[in-house]
Amino acid sequence: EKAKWPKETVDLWAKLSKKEANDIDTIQRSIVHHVTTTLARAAYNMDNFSAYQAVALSTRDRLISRWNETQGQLSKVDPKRVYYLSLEFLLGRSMDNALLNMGLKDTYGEGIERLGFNMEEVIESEVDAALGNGGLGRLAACYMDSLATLDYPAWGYGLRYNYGIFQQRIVDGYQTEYPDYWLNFDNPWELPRLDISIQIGFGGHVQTLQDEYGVTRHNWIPGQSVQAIAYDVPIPGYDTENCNNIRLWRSKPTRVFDLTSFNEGNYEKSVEDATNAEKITSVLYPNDNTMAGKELRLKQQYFWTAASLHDIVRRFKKSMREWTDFPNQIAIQLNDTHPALAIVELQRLLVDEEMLSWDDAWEIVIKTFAFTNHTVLPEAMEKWSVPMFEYLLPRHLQIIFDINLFFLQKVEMKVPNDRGLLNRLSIIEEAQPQQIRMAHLAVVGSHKVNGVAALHSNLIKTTIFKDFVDYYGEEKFVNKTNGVTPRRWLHQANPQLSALITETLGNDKWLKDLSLLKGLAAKTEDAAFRKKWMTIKRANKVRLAELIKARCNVEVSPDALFDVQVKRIHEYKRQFMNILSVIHRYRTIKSMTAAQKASVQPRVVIFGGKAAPGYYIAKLVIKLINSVAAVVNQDPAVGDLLKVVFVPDYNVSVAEVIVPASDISQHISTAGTEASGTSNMKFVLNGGLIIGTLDGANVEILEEIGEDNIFIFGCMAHEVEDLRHAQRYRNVPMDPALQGVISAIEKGTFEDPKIFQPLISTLTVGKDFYLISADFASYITANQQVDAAYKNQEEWAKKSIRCTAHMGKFSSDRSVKEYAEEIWNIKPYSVEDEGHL
Ligand code: H53
Repeated sequence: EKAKWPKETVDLWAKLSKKEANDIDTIQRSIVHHVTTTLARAAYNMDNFSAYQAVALSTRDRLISRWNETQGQLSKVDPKRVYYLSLEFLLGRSMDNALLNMGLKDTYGEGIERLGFNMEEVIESEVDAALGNGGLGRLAACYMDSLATLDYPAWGYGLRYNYGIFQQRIVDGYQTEYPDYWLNFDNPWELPRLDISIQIGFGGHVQTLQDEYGVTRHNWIPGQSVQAIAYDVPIPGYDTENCNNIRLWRSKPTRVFDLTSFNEGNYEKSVEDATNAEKITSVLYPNDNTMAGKELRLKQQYFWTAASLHDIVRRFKKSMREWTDFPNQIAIQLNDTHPALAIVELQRLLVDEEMLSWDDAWEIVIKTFAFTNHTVLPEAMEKWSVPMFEYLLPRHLQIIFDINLFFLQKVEMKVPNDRGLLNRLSIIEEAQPQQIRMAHLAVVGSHKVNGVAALHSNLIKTTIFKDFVDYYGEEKFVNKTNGVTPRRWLHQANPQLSALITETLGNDKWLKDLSLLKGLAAKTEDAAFRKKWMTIKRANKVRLAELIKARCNVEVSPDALFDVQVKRIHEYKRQFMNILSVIHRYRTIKSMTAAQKASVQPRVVIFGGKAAPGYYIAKLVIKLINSVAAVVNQDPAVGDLLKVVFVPDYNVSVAEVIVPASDISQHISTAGTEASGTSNMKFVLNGGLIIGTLDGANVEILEEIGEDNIFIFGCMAHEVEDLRHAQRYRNVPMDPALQGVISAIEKGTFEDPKIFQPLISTLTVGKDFYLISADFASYITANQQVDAAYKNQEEWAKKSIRCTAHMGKFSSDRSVKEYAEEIWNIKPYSVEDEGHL
């Protein structure tokens, strides 16, 4: 169409589509414009929330310009892209981050100030986008920030849940869950693409036919279908014009199906079908590191992978390239096994719809996909029962059986007559009923498999994927240590520290090259610098103390040592061990004379995190923490020497307050259970020391910062099996200090002990799977070392500075670059200013 326009029309478009200026006057006008038009308000009926809405809409205008520009240029240039398939994107708030990344925060801050509002209060009005559970979802968000910042052509694909992770309230010490209807006030950070709608089928049957060449073809006739509608979330990079996209799918009823039932006179059924269609993207499953074998979850997974692949294939077909070019243009990363069905769906599209031969299609599939494994916990391994799967996806089941057969035939050729091996490698587990092992499918359908920290990547090679390593060889299995974005987790969350670092290093280049932080190391000997450093930490602690007062109604002193454990509540993460050690500390203080108490290091122990609603033991841990807090915080014999708080509803924006304020944080999982951990990186980056086990990324953090700046305790991953064996069969007695703590609980020191009996039973000799007893003594000792070290504030300040200085490795920029160069084979494409318009 454009080609037909006269020059004046083309020029007029070019002139009018120029980006808006970013001077304060234009920005204020745009804010007020949104107040008076989009929001239909006026100065006299504005509050912080409407100010937030107006600033958000004005920011969004600027985001969309960049998004358009980037996507327009990318369509023309058509470089190889990566698609990051993740069922979770835990983005948190967007406004502050978008303004900082676009370099507009100061101007907007001044603009809104002059209009009578305080920027920080306006920012606080935004609700979190909480479309994730924990580490895996937040990692996806950090990676999207880095991909955009490094100018990589990348899209995320996920689901637009109506309800994100539930909101947690504490009632009588227990967790209660409330729905997180985050879309209540509209979401300015998304662009609905109502024109992009894809039909997704379920159920039905498979027709088998012979084509004109006598080749057998399969045609899936779904029994029902739903529509996938696209919502695009722009992701601006830091200090670049590039703006990437996360496309989230929402399910809606298809018109065709409504009408069929309706015309059949079955109004009720048509309404029911419509409701069922909407249900698919209605709620995020609130499980982290545990598998929910629910039919609706499988529907979510297929709905999302099918919509995403349809979109990817459609975009590829526009380029008129050969199918063999598909993996040269497209890399798809599977974030855990949740999207493993994409492997099957691409094979189906290529074979059944595009009529490629099985082998040609399979070669394309394997070259396209790569798979990230995030866990070795057996309860997290996704498996789907064959009968349920067949009912929902009959053609996909046939394809899985074929993939499996051809794979096992190759194994048989290489290693004849080893039935045990075939059984162990099979995608199908021979149980009653049979189960589809999604991790096996993901390994077989990908060209690279990676773990998320060095220890974890080695562990998967010797445990869950050992037989695959023997068969494929080592090269297919690689490590990509996780990282976090320094833009959100230092620059945004800790603006004072960010400013001090920039001042000290002479510029802010460290925000894009985190290794430059090593320039801070020389400053450890500078007393004036240490003072500035610790003053900022204290200010952050004051801010957290205010949050604790507001949310928990407990007064804590910012001069005490702030000890933090915030993460999902899980037995393997051992919050239970932490609270047991707090009880030990409480009993120790109680037994002291006044003179002895005078030398005790005051401590505030801060917990936060959600338990999966069905995870009974995890919920009891929350109850125990609150029961202990209730007793300890009221005990005049303890006073300020020990305070315990559970901060309700831990989420990204709460983390942004907690992380910069921590003196010591706890990363104390049983060795070999935490794949990486990412909050450990955030805390150390902000000059917080950590106490931890030799697990996940703790090992690499230790390597970087040195053993004098970290408190390590407990058994090592390779000792775990022997320890479990010993306590099971050799009656190893329980640790005496732990025994004392348990007796105190059983005596009713903290509410009715009957409540906690199921929790205490998990420690019974021979059953203590997470080895709390085995690690308890060394844990107590490590905590004493923390107290002693904190007493020497000058030395502590040096450790704190060294921590930050040596965290360069843990930027998600480094992780993403490694994926891009070693797995995806993609190159940055930097958008030229105004190039497209
Ligand atoms: O993924 C994080 C790791 C962390 C691991 C976590 C995770 C989930 O949040 C959910 C499911 C899953 O399999 C793993 O527990 O150790 O840091 C990002 O890799």
